[in-house]
Amino acid sequence: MATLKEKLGEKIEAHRPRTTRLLKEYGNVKIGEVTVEQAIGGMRGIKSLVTDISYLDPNEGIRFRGKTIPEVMEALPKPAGKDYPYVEGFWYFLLTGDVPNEKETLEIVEDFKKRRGVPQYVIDVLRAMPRDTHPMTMFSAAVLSMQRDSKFAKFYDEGFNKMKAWCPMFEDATDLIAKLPGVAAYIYRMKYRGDVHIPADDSLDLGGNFAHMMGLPEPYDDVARMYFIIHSDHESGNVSAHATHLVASALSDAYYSLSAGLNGLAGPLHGLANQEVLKWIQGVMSQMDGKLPSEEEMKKFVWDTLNSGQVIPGYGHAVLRKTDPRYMSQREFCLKHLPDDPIFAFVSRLYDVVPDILREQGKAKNPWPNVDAQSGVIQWYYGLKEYDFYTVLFGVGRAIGVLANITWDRALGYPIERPKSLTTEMVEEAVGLKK
Ligand code: CMX
Repeated sequence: MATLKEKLGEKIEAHRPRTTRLLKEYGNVKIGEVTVEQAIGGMRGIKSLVTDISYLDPNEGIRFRGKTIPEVMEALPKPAGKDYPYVEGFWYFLLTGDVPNEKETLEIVEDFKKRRGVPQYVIDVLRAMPRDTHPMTMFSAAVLSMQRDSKFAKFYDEGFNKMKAWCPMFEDATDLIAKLPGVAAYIYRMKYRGDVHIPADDSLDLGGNFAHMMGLPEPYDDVARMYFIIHSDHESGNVSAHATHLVASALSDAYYSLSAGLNGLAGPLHGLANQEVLKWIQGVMSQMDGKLPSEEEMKKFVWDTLNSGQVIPGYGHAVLRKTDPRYMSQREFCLKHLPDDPIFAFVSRLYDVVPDILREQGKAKNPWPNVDAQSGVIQWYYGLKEYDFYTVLFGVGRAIGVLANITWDRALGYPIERPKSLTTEMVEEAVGLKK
């Protein structure tokens, strides 16, 4: 039976003529237009990226390789007695578009075990940083420090071959995904658990071993599997995916590229919103002495936040126009496993009041919750209460999607990115304000 790399090679060979044909025969066909609002306003909706890994429909939400989140969770092989699939099988699925069988999945599980050791020099880099450094800074620095081991960089130095460039990219991507949970767990235990570390357990898959190294009991292993899968990819235009893709387009390797993407994820309007949600809720809880606010009281907290010029973290989205299915899958998890949790009750009350308030305020195009509105509740419930670590968890998951994407970028020979900028005067001339 073909290994994942062989299978991916076959998929790439079959796909390349499609991209080549589109470029050669239809390169001049228009697939969209750019307005002034888009050029000045963050490029919303400009169709200028192509990926087959995931697609985000504004009303339906994300599909990975054509499957919704519930379909993915249903289709992929799961460890015995667990509710959520192996992350390793999901990696196979994102790369190839095929659902792996049990044997194919377990091959990846074993491959990841061989790759997952975190080099001592990465530990040294982390330990040299001031202990109060934000964990996302540590995480990104650890990824960047591993660049010295890049197989792609070595391949480039030894004579670059465009058709084969995806192979070392795939190797770097696989090494990174296998190592990231151990890096994240090291940062967590060093910062928040008395610098006492737990060695990897060779009997466990990625999700199980992550829970083990974090020191969090079952069912945190399933939480980790669910969390990493749902956060993996959100098509290519979001900041972390686009930054990773952009940096990779300069033939930078996976380490440089992912580190750049993680730096974007660390922004409060993007992945850091998950820590902001919990921080905001804790603030409300302490003002209420732990009591659940009534709807009227909650409305006042929300309006106070808006009136002070802040956004409501966990609400709104640049593409989505309905409740995020990643929010819903986590909500379903909460309803099943922690229906009486007080923070879940807060999050549910927010869901009752925020959309109407944002509509009344009339600014946000999407008044509905996104993935970050719900994720901290689950982490807190299972003992991970240091909310400035939450974006690192998002980063471990996001790496899976963006690394699958840049492997395919190399396979299809996507060129260096270089959009064109104009001056304000040129735009004024284009709209007829100036001659
Ligand atoms: N609370 C208050 N105001 C909001 C808002 C929210 N949750 N969401 C959007 N708005 C405001 C915007 O700040 C903007 O205001 P100005 O006109 O004064 O600049 C206006 O509504 C229009 O924004 P938009 O077109 O609806 O949204 P954008 O595409 O510009 O931004 C996003 C999208 C996610 C950055 C924004 O909704 C936001 O800031 N949300 C809160 C932060 C958050 O949850 N981020 C996580 C998103 C998911 C992820 O990437 O992890």
